Amino acid sequence: MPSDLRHDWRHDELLALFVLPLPELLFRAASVHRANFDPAQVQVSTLLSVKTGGCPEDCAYCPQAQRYATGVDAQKLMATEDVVARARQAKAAGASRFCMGAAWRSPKPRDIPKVAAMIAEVKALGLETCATLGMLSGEQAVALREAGLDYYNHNLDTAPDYYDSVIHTRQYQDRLDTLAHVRDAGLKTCCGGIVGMGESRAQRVGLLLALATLPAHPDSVPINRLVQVAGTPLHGTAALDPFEFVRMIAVARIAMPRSMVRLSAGREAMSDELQALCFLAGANSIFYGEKLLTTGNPDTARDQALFKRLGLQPMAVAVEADGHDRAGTVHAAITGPADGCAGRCGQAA
Ligand code: SAM
Ligand code: DTB
Ligand code: SF4
Repeated sequence: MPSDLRHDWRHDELLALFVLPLPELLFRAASVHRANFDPAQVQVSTLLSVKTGGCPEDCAYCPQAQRYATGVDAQKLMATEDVVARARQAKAAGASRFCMGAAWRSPKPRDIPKVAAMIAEVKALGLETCATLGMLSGEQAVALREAGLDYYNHNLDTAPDYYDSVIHTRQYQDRLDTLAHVRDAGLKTCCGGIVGMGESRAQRVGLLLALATLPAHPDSVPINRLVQVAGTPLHGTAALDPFEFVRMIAVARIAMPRSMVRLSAGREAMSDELQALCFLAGANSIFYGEKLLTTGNPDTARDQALFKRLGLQPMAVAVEADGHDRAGTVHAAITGPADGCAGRCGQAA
């Protein structure tokens, strides 16, 4: 294990980072970022809700919980061919990872073969695959991995001591158990949380502590800013200071140096300048495409312009021995061929 990865962070240490003068915190986070990644490269994922609404859980932030009147109608699991068509579009638009989400507490046994078929076909397009389907047993995690799943997203969502204020239909330990099943199955983990739910700064640090002291740092760490949806209990929560969000990204970067830190939900309401600060603070992944699961995301033209203005490049999926990425043209699709591609990806420089 690389010596700079720590799993023994203490709350007081992370809090001390969190409260540093912002320029100092940004300098430290940016230094960690460039020691581990090319800071001009941003990984690009596209989300699709393959099973929307009607969820039995009571997550106070979520528009898909059946019990809240949010206007999201319950739908059946999408047909595989429709999912694959959307994945193909996502790839053509420049995504390297395709994440399939379902509004389930956990998948039923009959759901697994259907989702496995989707995963196998999306993977065959040359995309990285990710799924977020709720709680998983060990056997379910193995079945998904065998179908070709690369990542499983399962968020801790908030600090252990704030969880009961937000969710009552499951426990923190349930989330930790699923994450253990996912790791044991050999899947990569995508695990983060939401800020702006009325939690304290100490609780924001508590979420980062919980993530950074998992047995392995999550491979991807999505940091969501609450998207307030009318009808959910958290609608009307006081807005989070944008700099508090930047601090969250920066401390995530320092505490989990080799993880992809994803600027996730809430980006639509962020200015370009705030997003630029987040990239400076060490964010190196986004959701790309006009919709998250049920709520909006910046339109692709805005993101293309942002990448161009900031000089950012979409990260390729994975680099083969010859330096060619498996997804072929992903980095050409958003802003034109990346420097160093030299046309090997099939796009004229
Ligand atoms: N049902 C599964 C579960 O909860 O694990 C998977 C889908 S669920 C929508 C995935 C994640 O979306 C949640 O864990 C939460 O972090 C995030 N999320 C849901 N609603 C959100 C909102 N209004 N704002 C920000 N993030 C949200
Ligand atoms: C994550 O952490 N954020 C994404 C993804 N993982 C699945 C979901 C955001 C959902 C925002 C609300 C919605 O669009 O329904
Ligand atoms: Fe259901 Fe997931 Fe929404 Fe919670 S976050 S209500 S589990 S879809």
